[in-house]
Amino acid sequence: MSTAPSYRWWTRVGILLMAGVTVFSFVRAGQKMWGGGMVSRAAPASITATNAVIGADGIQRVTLGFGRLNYNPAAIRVRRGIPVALTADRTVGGCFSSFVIPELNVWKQFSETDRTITFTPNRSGTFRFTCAMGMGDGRLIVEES
Ligand SMILES: [Cu+2]
Repeated sequence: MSTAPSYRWWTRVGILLMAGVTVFSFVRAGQKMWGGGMVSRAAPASITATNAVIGADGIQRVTLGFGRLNYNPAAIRVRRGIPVALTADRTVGGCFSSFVIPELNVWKQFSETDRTITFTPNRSGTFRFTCAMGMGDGRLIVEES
């Protein structure tokens, strides 16, 4: 009964912080060992790419979901130089709501009300997309128009 409540509270905060740092270190180490993808290491060649659909407004649209510990579809094919509107459906949650394509400078935090990122890929090639922590293993395949 001698321990003050505030002391116990700070002890808990300290333990949580240490646990958090430990988990984070393991995640980073895992990413280095496995070459980036923490969750899925499916070979890109084995993934069937989903084509974005170009609308009458000239925007190519695709819906992104989540399943089997990865974004779904895990590979999306778009045309270079045409705006892409990528919408996350309701299966995309948690940290997977923070969506990044680092090589194309794309970053989006999907929220309840804002679930679409629009960008124009200006380089052709295959670019990895993940959550901001590097989880998931998606590919954006940008082809010449
Ligand atoms: Cu994550």
